[in-house]
Amino acid sequence: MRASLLTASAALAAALAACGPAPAQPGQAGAPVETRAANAPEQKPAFAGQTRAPGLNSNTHGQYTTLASGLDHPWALAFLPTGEILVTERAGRLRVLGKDGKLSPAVTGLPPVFAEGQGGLLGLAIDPNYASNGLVYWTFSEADGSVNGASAARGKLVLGAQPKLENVQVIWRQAPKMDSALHFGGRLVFAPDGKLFITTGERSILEGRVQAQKLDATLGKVVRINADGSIPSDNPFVGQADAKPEIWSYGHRNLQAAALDPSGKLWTVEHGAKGGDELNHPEAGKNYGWAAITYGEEYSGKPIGDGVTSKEGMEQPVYYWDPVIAPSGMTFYEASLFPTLKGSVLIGSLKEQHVDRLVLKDGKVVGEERLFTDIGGRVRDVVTGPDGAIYVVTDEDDGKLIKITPKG
Ligand SMILES: [Ca+2]
Repeated sequence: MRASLLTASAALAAALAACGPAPAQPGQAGAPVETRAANAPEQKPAFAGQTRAPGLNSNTHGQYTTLASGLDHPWALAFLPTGEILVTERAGRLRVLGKDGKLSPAVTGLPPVFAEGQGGLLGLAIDPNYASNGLVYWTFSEADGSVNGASAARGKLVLGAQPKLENVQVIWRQAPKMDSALHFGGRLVFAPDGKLFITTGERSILEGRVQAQKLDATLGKVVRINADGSIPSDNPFVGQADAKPEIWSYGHRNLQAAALDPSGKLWTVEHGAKGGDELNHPEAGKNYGWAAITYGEEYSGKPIGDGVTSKEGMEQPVYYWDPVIAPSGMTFYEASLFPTLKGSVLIGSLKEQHVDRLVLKDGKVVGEERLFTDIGGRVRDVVTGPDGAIYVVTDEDDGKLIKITPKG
C-alpha cells in the first residue's frame, strides 16, 4: 500500500514537473495565472514579461460587504470627500449612497443619455476642489439624431433627500459621431495639475476603428482638457493643422480603465479584440498602435490588419493579455488595510470575474495574481476607499456595490 502510494506520488510529481512551473505558493512567484492557450500563439512578446508574467500568491482573501444591490448595471463609483459614495447606473441614473448606508433616488438634472448596448451613463470624477465648488463630472453616450458619441459633463451636486445637479454643462463631445452602440471608453481622471483626462473608444465599427490613427477625430484617444472644457495650451497637438487639440495620445481601442500611479502619471487599460487587452502609460503625443499593430486577432479568427504586433513609431503595451480578461476600472493600491497588496495595480475583470493584480517594477510587470475570484460578478470598477478597503461594482442586472476588507 505504502509502496503504491509513493509510486503514485512520484508519478504525480513527474507529471507536474513535465507541465512546467507549479502555481505560486504564498509569497512566492510561480507559473503564470493564465493557463489557457493564446488565440494568436504565433505572436511573440516584444520583451520578457510583456504577457503571462510569473504568477503571484499573496494569500489574500476578501470579506465582501454588499453596500447596495439591485443596481442596474453600475459602471463607476467615486467617493465624495464628505464620505458619500456616488454610483452610476448605465441606464442613466446617478445614485448617492449616504453615510447612513441608504441609497438615494436618482439624482435629477442630468442630460439624457443614449442607453443602448454599451452606452449610457458611464464614468465619474470628483473635482479636486469639491469642498468649495461641489462639482462632479461624468461621461455618457449622447444621441444626435441617428448618430451618437461619448460626451463629458459637469454640474454642482446638491445633496439631500432628492439630490440634484445644478448648472450642468457638457464640457466635451467626441467627434465624429457614429451609428454604433459600442466602445464609448468613459473613464475620467484628474491629474495632480488639475487637468482632466478622458478615455474614449473607437466605436467598434470599421469606419470608427480607422479613426483611432487619425488626429482629426477623437475616437480611440486619450483626451486632456481643463476642468471647464477648455484646451490646455501645452497639449501635444495644439496648433497643428487638422488635429484635434484635446488629444493627449492616440491609437487606442476602447479604454475603460484609467488611474494615476503614486507619482501622478496616467496609466490606462484597454480592451483588445480576441486577445490583446493592454496596459499602457499614455504619454503626450504618442501612438499606441490600434489598429495598425495589436496582439490578438479578430473575433472571426482572422488577423487584424496585417497581423503585425510592432511598427516603428508605435508604442508597445507595457503588458497584454491573450486570451482577454475584459478589463474595466483600475486603482493603484497604496493603502495599508491589505499590506500585501500595497504597491500593486488592481484591475477589474468583467469576463473572468475577479480583480487582477499586477506588480510593476521599473515600469514593467513582474507578477500577476487573480484576486477575489469568488466575488460572483463582472467587475466593472475598482476603487481604493479612503479607509483602505477596496470597493467594486458588478456590472449585472442585479448589480452590487461591494466593500472588500481582509477576511480572517
Ligand atoms: Ca496598442
